[in-house]
Amino acid sequence: PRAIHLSDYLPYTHLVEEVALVFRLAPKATRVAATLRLAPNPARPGRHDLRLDGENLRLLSLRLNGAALECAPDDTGLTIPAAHLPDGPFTVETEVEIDPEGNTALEGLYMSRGMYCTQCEAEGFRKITFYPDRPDVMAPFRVRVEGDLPVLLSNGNPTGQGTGWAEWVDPWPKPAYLFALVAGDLVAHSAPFRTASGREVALNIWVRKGDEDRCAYAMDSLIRSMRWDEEVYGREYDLDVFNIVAVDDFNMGAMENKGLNIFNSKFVLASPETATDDDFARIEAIIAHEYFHNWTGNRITCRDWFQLCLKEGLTVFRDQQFSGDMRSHAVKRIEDVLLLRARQFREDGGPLAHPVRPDSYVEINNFYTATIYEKGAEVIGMLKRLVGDEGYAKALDLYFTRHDGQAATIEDWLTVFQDATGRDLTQFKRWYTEAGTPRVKVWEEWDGATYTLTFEQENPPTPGQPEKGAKVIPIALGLLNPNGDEVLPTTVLELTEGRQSFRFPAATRPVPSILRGFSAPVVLEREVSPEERAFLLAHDTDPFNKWEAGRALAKDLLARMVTDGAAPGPDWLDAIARVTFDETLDPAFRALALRLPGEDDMAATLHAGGVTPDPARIWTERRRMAEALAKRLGPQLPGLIEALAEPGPFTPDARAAGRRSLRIAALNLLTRIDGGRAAQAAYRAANNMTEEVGALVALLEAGAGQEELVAFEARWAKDRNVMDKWFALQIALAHPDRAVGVTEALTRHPDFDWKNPNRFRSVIGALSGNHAGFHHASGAGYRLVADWLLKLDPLNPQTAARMSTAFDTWPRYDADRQGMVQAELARMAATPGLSRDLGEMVGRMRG
Ligand code: BAL
Ligand code: ZN
Repeated sequence: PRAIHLSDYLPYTHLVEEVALVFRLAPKATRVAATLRLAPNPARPGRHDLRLDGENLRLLSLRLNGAALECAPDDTGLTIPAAHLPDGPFTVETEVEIDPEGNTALEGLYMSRGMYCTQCEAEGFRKITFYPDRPDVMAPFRVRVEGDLPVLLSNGNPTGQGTGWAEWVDPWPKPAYLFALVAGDLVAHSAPFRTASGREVALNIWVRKGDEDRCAYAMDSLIRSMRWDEEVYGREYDLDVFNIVAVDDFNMGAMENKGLNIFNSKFVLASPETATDDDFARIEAIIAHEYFHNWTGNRITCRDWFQLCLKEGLTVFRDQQFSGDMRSHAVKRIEDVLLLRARQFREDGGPLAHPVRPDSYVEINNFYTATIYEKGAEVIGMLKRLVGDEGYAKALDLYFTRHDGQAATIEDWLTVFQDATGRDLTQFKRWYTEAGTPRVKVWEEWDGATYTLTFEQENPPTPGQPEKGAKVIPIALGLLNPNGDEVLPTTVLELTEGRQSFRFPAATRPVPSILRGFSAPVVLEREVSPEERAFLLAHDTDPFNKWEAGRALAKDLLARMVTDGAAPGPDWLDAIARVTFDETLDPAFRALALRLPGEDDMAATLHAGGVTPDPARIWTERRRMAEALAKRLGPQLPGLIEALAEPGPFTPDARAAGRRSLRIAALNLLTRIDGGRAAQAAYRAANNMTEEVGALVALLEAGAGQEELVAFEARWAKDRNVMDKWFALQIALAHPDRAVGVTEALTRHPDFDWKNPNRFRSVIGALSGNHAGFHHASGAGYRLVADWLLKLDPLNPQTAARMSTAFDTWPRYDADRQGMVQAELARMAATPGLSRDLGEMVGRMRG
């Protein structure tokens, strides 16, 4: 398959002035009639053929300006030669037949348990009708839906409806990837909203009958998101209705279609009995994310798919700000950095590394990555830090006024910042164009009067990018004196050169707190003693670095346990104990401080330090570490658990959730030393899913929990979203020697509906998330995951390709494991008919 290159970009030959679509729904033979009003595009002078994208479409008729035209489509579209086209505007009408029921790829128009649903981003619209399916072609849409179902939805405002039909008009020009249609036997959870300027908006969350009592939290999150975007970014909603639909079969988390967001049901439906606190937080964040796209994505969209981070990085940044405002900025930042390191640093350090703005791709679906999303958001965070809050606000105002209604680029985005703030961003742009996580080394010197910090940045090679220039790295720094008082409040240093020193007057030697708030997505390398880390854990005023100090202590210790057989000593145990029982600290923060480093994270850290990681040994030592902590904290754990009990009914707010997370962390430790008694009792007493899962996890991690698994299944067998947890937990937490066996057994479970992406991820994704199980020395984990990817690929290439990233860390491991992964990658590559999606991923991972 051919790679697409950013450098080949040309505007489309024609403008689409208006689109009218008529859908006659039938599960196996839906008819789509499209009328496109087109005109030559002055940005592409000359006469051009009209090329329309189209895949898996049966063309029934084609008319040009009302006259029938004979023109056979090829595999990827339809060309009307320039010779047939008039000089000025013209109309093309097509009618096609498509098969929603046979669409297992869940791209285009498909069916999910009797309901029709669409997913068009990135290139699904071409599976619905012939159309220039590219984001820079923006047009207003009129849609008529005919079908024998009570609810018929599309984008925009409703303009009429009757039995078996509905009409919708979306006045805002949009690219085809934002098109949506839903039809089903659905019910709405509704609420009114009045925008700041007085527009009345009807908000509806559409779900299957029986799920309507699980929509309140999503609706509340939506209302808060709409208000927040008005207050913080000055952005109002711009239609009379805003519809959200929950669907069970969905490749992504959710989709920001104009006025008709479609959500994976697991990110909408929540009740205290069925959703954990993490689920509630994710629902809030994703509802906000999709809503915020209305401006950052929909009103201002991307010129081409290379600019994906323009909307995704910015929208993630905005949803992170929102969640921070709703909850706790400190806790949110720590959680975001944990995710960034686990997913994006991993991607950036392996064969799949790519720039935030890539310059080529084979299949764009493969670029909905942590780099585009999470690093894309980090880059905006750095920009904000560099230009200040006021500069950022001015730049965003200018962005919205200058580019509203346009399909923009990263160059446009950076120009807005330059124009609004006067800052030259030429060097900063490297963050967008160069892949890889910079490594920043730090040395310090103190001569009795001056304290000097010297930084050196190294930008490691990544695929296709052997050499890189220095980046602009904002380093937020604070200095503490030996008593723990802050002598230099947070100051942002701008590192712009390969090596650079900064001097500070200091009569006593200060303790530096470097990269506060994780001010740049880099790896900081500095020799720090355990005493200094414990000092920062106790005294740092920056909550991120306070947590980071504890994390680094734990990682240093675990690395020594793995490599030298060291044992957990009082330096770490006492430091963690102090934080755990410090009632002046937020319980959510204390819970995060108690969380041990992940196995995959440890493997990456060991590899970076020149040690080949042994997954089984990391698993064993991490367990030993947890047991030592449990013994150290043991006598106080029951009291802590008791004190954190929440009287009264469940509330999903951050305060209550934070208390539960500390309580569950304590229970988890206690389970390692009390034979599981407290967790068994907690499981029985739980009246919400957070505590039910928390107790079950504690038991499974301790090698128990079989009775509880049976009870859980009996209770929740009919609830797909809850049962996904049941499948995932027992695999993710299985003993490494048993993980493959447990997975195999569960693939034979009657409810293992592998064509459902959520269920597939809950089983096969859970195995690849079980670090020591997946990387088992037998190679059985690799084989089982590859077998299932090959089975899924012909039906749903997008999900198969995304899950293949399980294999991207192979260069870290020993020669045997490397050989076994390479053999699986080679087996996948050699499979006849492999999709473009999985083929590209496997090819990139093989290197
Ligand atoms: N645009 C794809 C789903 C999302 O990022 O919101
Ligand atoms: Zn998004």
